[in-house]
Amino acid sequence: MKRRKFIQNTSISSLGIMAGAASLSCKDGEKENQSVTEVTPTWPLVVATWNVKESTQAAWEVLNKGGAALDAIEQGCRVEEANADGQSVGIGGLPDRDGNVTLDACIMNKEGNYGAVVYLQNIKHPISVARKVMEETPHVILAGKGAEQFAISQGFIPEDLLTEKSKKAWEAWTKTSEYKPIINIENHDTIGMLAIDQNGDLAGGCTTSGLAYKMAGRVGDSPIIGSGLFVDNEIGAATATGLGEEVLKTVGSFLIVELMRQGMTPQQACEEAIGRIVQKNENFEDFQVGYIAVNKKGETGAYSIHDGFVVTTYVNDNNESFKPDYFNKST
Ligand code: SD4
Repeated sequence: MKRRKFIQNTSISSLGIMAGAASLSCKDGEKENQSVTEVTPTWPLVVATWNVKESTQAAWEVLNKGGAALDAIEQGCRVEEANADGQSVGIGGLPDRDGNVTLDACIMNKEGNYGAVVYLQNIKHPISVARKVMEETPHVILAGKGAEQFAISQGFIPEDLLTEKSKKAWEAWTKTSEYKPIINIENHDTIGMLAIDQNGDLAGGCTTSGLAYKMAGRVGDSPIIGSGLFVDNEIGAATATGLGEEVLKTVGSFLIVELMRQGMTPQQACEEAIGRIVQKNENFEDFQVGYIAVNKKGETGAYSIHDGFVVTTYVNDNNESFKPDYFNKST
């Protein structure tokens, strides 16, 4: 039954028909649900999860000057990491259940190199530390205290990342201490970002404070290669947002790139990856996962389980956020 429903939904959205989308309201300049594959393929371009126009703007400025996709990714992600109002990335991120802000991030370049930090504390720009891991160490992932010490050795300044706003939210949460991922939590800005530069080369990055009030030590999909992010300069790239446990179990971003290698468009590949999650979970109504993807031609795709996912693209001098198509049309 679920499989059948998934196939129906897939074929509808692959044709670019936006069933049921017209009545949905959008905020802050977001467009109604639309198929991303309708955008004429071109590059340079940057595509990111959620409504993060300032981040895509920063990335675009690098690309527009002829800069490398990798630099664009780092600069774009840093914008949201530094935004103290955003509560799911960098400074101001919501803490774990013990009140500690712990950050995950990773970055991949056109050579297929990868660097990541997991469970990093007190450093505002995990994406830049991840890049340093990739470029300055013989390793690909540094965790916790070691990652923090490495960051400090590279000149990063430690600071308290728990803002008053996030501290108050955490204190309110401790009254019930009920752990429940919230679909499309407000002000989402966990960033997965993919870019193609003027040379046609790809890079990607992903940065987050992870799920609010997670268990101490929990690591999500965002810093894990193949799950939160995967880039193959021959084929394309993909990145994820939402409930990391489900993305990890299906190795979603790698799956999408491999499906594109086999001939799927980015849109079809994102839909198939969401389908794998939905098929395995009776309770898919309780959580959100969203993917974005781009192929070597500059075609993009995006799909999520539920309505409410937002994608930002900057291409052809046009920076816009919109709601992509989604699986669960039953509500
Ligand atoms: C995680 N995938 O840690 C991240 C959270 C996220 O939008 O993307 N939220 O599971």
